[in-house]
Amino acid sequence: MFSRALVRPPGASFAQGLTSANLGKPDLVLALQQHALYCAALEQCDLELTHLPPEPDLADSTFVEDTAILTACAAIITCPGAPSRVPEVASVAAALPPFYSQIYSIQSPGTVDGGDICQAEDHFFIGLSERTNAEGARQLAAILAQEGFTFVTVDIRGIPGILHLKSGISYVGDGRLVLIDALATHAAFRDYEVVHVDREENYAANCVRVNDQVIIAAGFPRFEASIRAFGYPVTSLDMSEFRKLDGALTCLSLRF
Ligand code: CIR
Repeated sequence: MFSRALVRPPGASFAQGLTSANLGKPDLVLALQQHALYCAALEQCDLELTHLPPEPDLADSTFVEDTAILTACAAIITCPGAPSRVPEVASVAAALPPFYSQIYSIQSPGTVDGGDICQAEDHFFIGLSERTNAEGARQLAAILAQEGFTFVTVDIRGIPGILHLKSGISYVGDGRLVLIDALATHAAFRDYEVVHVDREENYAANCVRVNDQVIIAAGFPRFEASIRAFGYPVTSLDMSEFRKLDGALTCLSLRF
C-alpha cells in the first residue's frame, strides 16, 4: 500500500528534454494539463501528494522517478545516467527527510536511473541500461541487501525501443508482471504470471498499480482489456506529451 507520492510539473524548458522518440516536440500547455490529470488520478487512489516546484532550466525534471528509489524502510537517491539530469537530484533529496530517516545515495562513477528499478514485493529487478551502469547496480544491490531485499540484474542493453527496464515491465501485484515480448522469456521473470503486451502496444507496458487500482496509458485497447480481465479497477490517462520524451506513467511520480 502507498500513502504518498512526490511529483513535479513540467517546467518551461520541457520541450527540450532528452528523447529518442520520433514523435515531435511536446506541447508544454498540454503536458501541464496531462500532468494535472495524472496528479488527480493518484489522489483518487488515496495518495497524498507532495508537489515540488517546477525546475525551469531542467527539461526532464518532471520525470522524478529517475532521481530516487523509495522503499518502505529507506530512500536511495540515485545518480542519473544522463549528465543533464544529475542536477535534478538535489531538490528531491531535500524533500525526503520528513518521510525517511534512512537515506542512501548512489555515488559516481555509479549511475542509476529509477526507471531501471522495478520492485515486486521484497524483490528488485535492476536493469542494466544506457543509464544504469554496472557500478551503480552494484552499489544499489549492496544497499538493497543491507535492507533485507533480494534482487536480480536484467541487462536491457541491446533490446531496441526501451530506454529503461520499466519501459518494458511493470509489477501489478499478486505475482503478476506486465512484460513486453522481448523480456517475456528472461529467466529473471520465470516465477511470475505474465501479463502479455502486444508488440504494437509496447508503450502500455509501463503502467502503475496504486493501492487497488491500475493506472494505464490511454489508447491501448488490447492491453486495457487484459488488465481489466484480472478485475483491477482501471484508470487510463493520455500520456501523449510525455511519450514524446520517452516518458511514461511511472516516471512522473515517486510513490511510497
Ligand atoms: C530521459 O531521457 O531521461 C527523459 N526524457 C525520460 C525519462 C523517463 N523516465 C522513466 O522512464 N523513468
